[in-house]
Amino acid sequence: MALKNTSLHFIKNLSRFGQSLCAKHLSSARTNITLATDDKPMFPGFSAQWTDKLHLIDPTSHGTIPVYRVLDYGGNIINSSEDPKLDQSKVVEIYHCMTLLNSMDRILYECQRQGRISFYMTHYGEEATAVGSAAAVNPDDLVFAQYRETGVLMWRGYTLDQFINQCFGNCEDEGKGRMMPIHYGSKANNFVTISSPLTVQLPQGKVSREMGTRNNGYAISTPSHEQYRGDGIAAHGPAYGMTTIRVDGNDIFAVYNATKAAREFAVKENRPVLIEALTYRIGHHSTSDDSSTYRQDSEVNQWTGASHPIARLKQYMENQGWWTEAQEKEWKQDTVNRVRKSLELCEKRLKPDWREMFYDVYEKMPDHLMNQMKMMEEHLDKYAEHYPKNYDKKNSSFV
Ligand SMILES: Cc1ncc(C[n+]2csc(CCOP(=O)(O)OP(=O)(O)O)c2C)c(N)n1
Repeated sequence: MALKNTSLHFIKNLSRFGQSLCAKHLSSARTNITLATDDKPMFPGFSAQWTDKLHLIDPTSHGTIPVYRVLDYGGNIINSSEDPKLDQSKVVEIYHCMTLLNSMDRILYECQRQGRISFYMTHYGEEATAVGSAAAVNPDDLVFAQYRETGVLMWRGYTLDQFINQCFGNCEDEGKGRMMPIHYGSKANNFVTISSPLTVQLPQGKVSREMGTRNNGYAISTPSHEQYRGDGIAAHGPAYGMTTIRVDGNDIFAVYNATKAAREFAVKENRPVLIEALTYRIGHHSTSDDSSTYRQDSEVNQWTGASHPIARLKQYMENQGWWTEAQEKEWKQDTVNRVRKSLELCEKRLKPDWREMFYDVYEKMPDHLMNQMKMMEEHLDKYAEHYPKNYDKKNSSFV
């Protein structure tokens, strides 16, 4: 199943949360000792009614969880009571972030195609899910993101140089070149380093207050309809006793409102909330994928028009008189120039000393790592022509 544990906004008061959970378990254990009666079944852990009608439950008979939205495809607020009433500067800031991410994606994707970086993943069509949820939480809320949620970090002020240094794994990369491109992490921005292995965020989510899943229609080549027979991911929420909301992930205001409400609820009630954001992955899964082998262009093209999250927000801003075509042209060019400038700078930077990758895990390096480091040294001597001649000395621990 394609459970994408996206933005996990961590609780601050873990011990209080733990205590209240224990107290709840004890009290429910006590109340469930009561025996079943003719009036009401009292089986442990259930609150149900008796029935004397034999009824095979059809999974489609319960209807489906509706998709909450605020903006229509013309960029209009459908119901004024749902207007988050964000001021012009905040809305423009959100738009700037979504479109800067889009320009960075386009350029770094091409950069990978030219063999300049080893790997990349784009966010095309999913820009609102990360940026909208990031804008709705506090900057000091801890985030455990999945790999396609760079917008959270961009919203928090991670710079183009920081992103691109990481993708090149150069000496300015905070991860010292140890991780694949796009596996960003930032202590300063309360953003836990991305892990590639899927669902590692689930155990972390156990102590988090808010759990976002981005349902973008595919897990690499497997379409959603082959991943589950039930009502998507949101239907799992009530099954696990979780408060849940399903939202249009291409509607920035809906994502914003849902995340804000979920955060408020979770902090007040000390209980987690599940958000399922429905969206569509317009790009290939990654640069190692070619999605044209498993889906039609006509399907993808349905998501590049008025339903696209950037197009919808732009239309809203134009309707408000906050954005013009001239501004659009200037801003787009500006984002491209900024990414190119940063790329030029970051690409030239030296790689970290290769020995860095053996350090920082154990306080004292164990023998097996020592041996591997020695083997690596021999390998580098033998095949020197395939490796950089100079490694960084400035930030190196080995001068
Ligand atoms: C435990 C594990 N198994 C397999 C993989 C290989 N893998 C990487 S991404 C992916 C599909 C993920 O799809 P989804 O969760 O829908 O995320 P999306 O790429 O659509 O954002 C798989 C199977 C992995 N990273 N981790």
